[in-house]
Formats: sequence, C-alpha cells, structure tokens
Amino acid sequence: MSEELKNRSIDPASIEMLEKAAQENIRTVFDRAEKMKPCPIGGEGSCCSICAMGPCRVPLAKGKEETPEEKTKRTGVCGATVETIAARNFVRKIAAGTASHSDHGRRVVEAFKLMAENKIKDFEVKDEQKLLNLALDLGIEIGERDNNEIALDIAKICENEFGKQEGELIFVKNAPIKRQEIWKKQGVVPRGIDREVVELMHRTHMGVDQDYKSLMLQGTRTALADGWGGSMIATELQDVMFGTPTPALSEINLGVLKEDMVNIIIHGHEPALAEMLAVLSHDPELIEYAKTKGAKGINLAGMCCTANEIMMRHGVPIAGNYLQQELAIITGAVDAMVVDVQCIMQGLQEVARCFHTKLITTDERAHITDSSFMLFDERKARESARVIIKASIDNFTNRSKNIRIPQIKTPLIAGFSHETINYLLGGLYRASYRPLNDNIINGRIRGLAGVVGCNNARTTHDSAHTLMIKELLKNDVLVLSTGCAAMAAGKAGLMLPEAAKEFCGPGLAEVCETVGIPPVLHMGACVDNSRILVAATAVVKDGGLGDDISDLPAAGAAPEWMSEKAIAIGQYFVASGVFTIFGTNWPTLGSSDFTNYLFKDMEAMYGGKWAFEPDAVKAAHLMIEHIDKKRKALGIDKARERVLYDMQMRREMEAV
Ligand code: SF4
Ligand code: MSK
Repeated sequence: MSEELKNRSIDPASIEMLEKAAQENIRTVFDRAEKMKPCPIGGEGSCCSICAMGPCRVPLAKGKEETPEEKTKRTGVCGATVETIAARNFVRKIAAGTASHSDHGRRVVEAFKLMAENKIKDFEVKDEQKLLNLALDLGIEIGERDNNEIALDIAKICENEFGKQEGELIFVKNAPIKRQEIWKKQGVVPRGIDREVVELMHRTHMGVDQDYKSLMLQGTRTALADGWGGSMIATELQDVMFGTPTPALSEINLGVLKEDMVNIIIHGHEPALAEMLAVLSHDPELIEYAKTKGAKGINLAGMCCTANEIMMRHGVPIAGNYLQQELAIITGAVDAMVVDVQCIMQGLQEVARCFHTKLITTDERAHITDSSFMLFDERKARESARVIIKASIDNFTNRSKNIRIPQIKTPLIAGFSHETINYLLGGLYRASYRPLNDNIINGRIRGLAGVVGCNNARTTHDSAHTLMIKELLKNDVLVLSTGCAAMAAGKAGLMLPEAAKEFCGPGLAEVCETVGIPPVLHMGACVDNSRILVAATAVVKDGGLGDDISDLPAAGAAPEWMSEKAIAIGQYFVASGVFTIFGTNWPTLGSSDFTNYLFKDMEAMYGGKWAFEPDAVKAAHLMIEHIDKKRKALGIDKARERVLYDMQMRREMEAV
C-alpha cells in the first residue's frame, strides 16, 4: 500500500476502496482535497465577503511579530478590523450550524404534531414513559388523557419554541441552577430559536455589530438555542416517536454490504425516512419483489448520522462515516444511496455516475443536480418509503460485474441514551448516576470526555479520533461519543465491553467489566450531543461533584471537525462550562485578540473555553490536565493515588 493512501485513512476498508478508485480513475474527496489546497486567508478567518466592496483580505503576516500599529492597518475597505472580520465569520458558522440542527428539530416537531393529530398513520408514541416525563417537565396535564392528546400539547409547546419572540427557551431549565444563573448574568439566555439565528445574521450584515465581544455574546446565545433548544427538542421528540435507544449489537464498516442482496444506503440526518425504510426492509412483499430481480433480499445500511439513529433503534448495520460515503458506491454493490439533509457531498453524483448506483434525494430542501428526486412525505411515510425501496430493487439488475466489497466489519454496541446509562448503572429500581459519581469520586474513573464530530479530508480519516480516544481510555477517562467520531471508535473495536480490558487503565477497566459496558458509550447522532448535556446535568444533580457542569472532571473534543454544526456544538459546550478542544484547523487564528477571547477570556465568563490542538494525543493530554485540575478543585485528586483496591472497595464495585 502506498504512503499516500496510508495518509488518507487508517481504515483498511476505506484504503481498499481508495485503491479501487485509483485503478478505475475515479475521483473522490481525497483527490479533490489534495488538488485544492485550503485558502490560508479564509482558513484563519481573515477574509470578508459580506458586501460587494470586498472580498477583503486581511491576513496575518507570517513569520514576524505584528506591532499594534500594523494590526490596526489590517482592515477591510469599510474599516472593519481583523477582530470583527474573524468574529463575524465565526459566529456565522454558529448561525448556520444552529439553523441546521434546529430545522431538523422543526421537522421532527411537525411530524410529531401530525402523529398526535392522527394525520400520520405510520408513526406512533413508542416511548410512553418518556412522553409522560416530558409532559411533567413541560407542566402538561396527564390525568386520564390519551397519549396523543398529551403529545399534541407537547408538540404545540415545542413548535412555539422556534418562533418565540421573548422570554426564555423552556429546556434551558433542564440545566443546573448555577448554569442558568451564569447565562442570565451574561445575558445569553436564548429567547426563541429562529429569533437568535435571524438576529445573528442581522448583526453580521455589513455595518451592524462591529465589536467582537458583542458579536460573540449573540453567537453564544444562538449556540445555546441549538444545544438546549433545537437539538434537544429533536432528540426528545424522536425518542418519544421512534423509541429511546437501548444498547443494540450491530456491525460497522463497508463489509456490511452484501453482494447477493439489494443494498440500500440511507445517508443524512433526519430519522423519519430511515425508520420507515428499516421497517419496510423486512416487508415480505418487498423481499419477494427483490427475489424476482435475482437478489436474495434487501440489505439496508446506514451512513453518517442517520446510521447512528437507526443503528441505535433497530440494530441496522452502519456502512461508514462521513468520508466513506463515496467509497461505499465504489464497491459497485450499492443499488441506491438514499439521502435527506446535511453532510451529503455533491461528489456522490459524480461517483454514482461511474456505477449503476441511483442517488435518490428525498427532501425538498436538499436537491442534487442530476440525482433522482423522490419526495419522502411523512403523511404517506409507508407509501413514500415503498416507492424508494422499489426503485432501489429495480436498479439491482443494472449492476455490472465490477463489484468488490471489502470483507471488513467490526461488531459494536450502541444506544446509550441518558435513560439507559441511568438504568444500567443504577438498576431498574434505583436508576441513578450514583455509581458513576462514586467511581469518579473514588478515582477509578478519572473523568469524562465527550469525543464527537466529523471526519475531515484535510487530516487522516479516523486517525485523530482513535488516537485521542485510546489515550483517554488508557488514562481511565470514560468516553461518550456521537456522530462520525462514534463510528470511528466503533470501527476500531472500542464499542465492545471486552475493549475495556485491552484499552483501558485498570480503574476504568474494572468499572466497565463490572457494569458490562464498553469504555466508549455511543450516544447517537450529532444532533444527540444534547444527550451529553443531559447526562452531564444528571451527574451534577446526583451530587458530590460540584454544583455545575463546569465543576465536573470532564472535557469535550472534535478532533476531525469539518461542519459548521460542529462550531455551534462546540460553542454550546463551552457556554455550558466545558473545556472543548478542536483539531484539524482553527478558523480565527488571523485575529489574536478574538482567538484569546475564545481560548482564555471565556473561562472567566462561562467556566468553559475553547482550545485548538491538531495533535490528537497532545489534545488528549490537555483534556486530562483539565480533568485533573477539576479533580483537584473538588478535593478528589488524592483518591486516584490509591492504585490497589481493598476488599471493601471491591465489594462496593460488585454492589454496582
Ligand atoms: Fe470588506 Fe467591509 Fe465589505 Fe467586509 S463588509 S467585504 S470588510 S468592505
Ligand atoms: S454526520 S456533522 S460529518 S458528525 Fe452528523 Fe458526521 Fe459531522 Fe456530519
């Protein structure tokens, strides 16, 4: 294997497909990334194109210290400073990321409302307990009312969260009291989801908000509207409608594709269509239809975050993460790539053209030139999904002989919602986070890390995720993961209970083995990062580890981030009190003042701050350093010094 390919991915299945692509002269994202170097000016946030007097480029001169006078000269035509330009670019990413998650959330609310009104016959309340809990949280009467009546009230309240003009978002109240006070003091409590995004876009228009601190306050308010608003609504209602995830065993990587079956990949983010495809892929009539075309059956697999959703709820196997979307088609065995919204590369169509694969777009918000558009209508969910599956089956006969499926896949267990962790740790009758808190306090678990986010073709696929996670595990840090990071961990075999023995320090290994959990807990899609916030809040509320998220020995990271959603997520983690470190590149380095504001000053404001470190192992150690700092502040740093456990400690473990 060439050095060049080794630099592209650490995943052998991906490398095999990259070799095939090279032999067949097929261009992928990896080739395009190599050919087109990133623009250094845009990369450091020093390019402004928000008016037609620009684009204005105000790059930092490399290789010499800048004098204050030189810096004041770095302005756009309108006089906008480097700080303003970098901040505007940064917060616009937050606006776009929040809009994406929240529009996903809005769609879920719409479907939820239609279900409650009995206008959708194919969806129903799957998790009654969560429905009732949500109703209690929202102050909705339960009494003798039926599920749909309660659900309708929930839908109306959640719908209102998007267009609300004043007051506070309801789910903000789920945060620890101290955290809510911090947000109030800083003036960043979000009022309405759409309002915050619109105001941020207004403030970043030419000639409006031109002070980086002020821009960032609205950026923070908008990011909180994502994490504690749009994303949280999406996750909560999806759980009620499609079921709260519980641990499910499945498999991951391109080896889940099957040569003798109709392979349908569902790729994107919103789970409604995926749910229906998961149900219909077992439909006897459709399986019979597939057999008439010469296939043995229908094989549904997921890609990117939709994969996380249906894997956790149905055990549907995962074909791969973000950088594997084109590679799946290169196997020659994908009869249809069905996509909805977010993280779908337009390059898919170019690759699909080289094979028989049908690229099917399904959402009126996301068309791709030359793809086949087949609208998925939630009101006719079953019918729409059936049309899509039939079209995929029909395409099976168009396959050429050019098929090569890497025989590589890894088992994984996913589906650790907040509710599941609570139950697994505490048991059915005393569900609680107490055993987790106790094990953090006694030092067996050094701390918690959320490792989340995308892949990025500017860095070796999956490498930073796995290096970082392994380093954290070795140091007894329990990892919670979502999105494409979770899939990287799954492929590396880190989502099995037996991984604890091989990869963890002795304390964490002992806890995982006793409870029977993997050392990396798969908590869902990127929209489900709100689950991590809920879990962190539950740890705080259980007591003994301070009274705010910022007191916890915990840190967050997105070592291979690429999407604007990642910036929105990062900012709501920082504003929730989490030390958050990103890899790959950092988009504000053109402005030292604004970068210092994010990397230093934010800690005094929110207890959390940003950091940037492209070396994944070094980044893991910065996280561990932060965890140790928090342990010390809590006065629990001494506990970790006891390496050998006495009988009493072992008995406590067994009682878990
Ligand atoms: Fe240039 Fe100012 Fe226009 Fe931005 S707003 S493009 S800095 S003139
Ligand atoms: S899919 S946002 S590449 S995690 Fe959610 Fe993966 Fe990042 Fe898309």
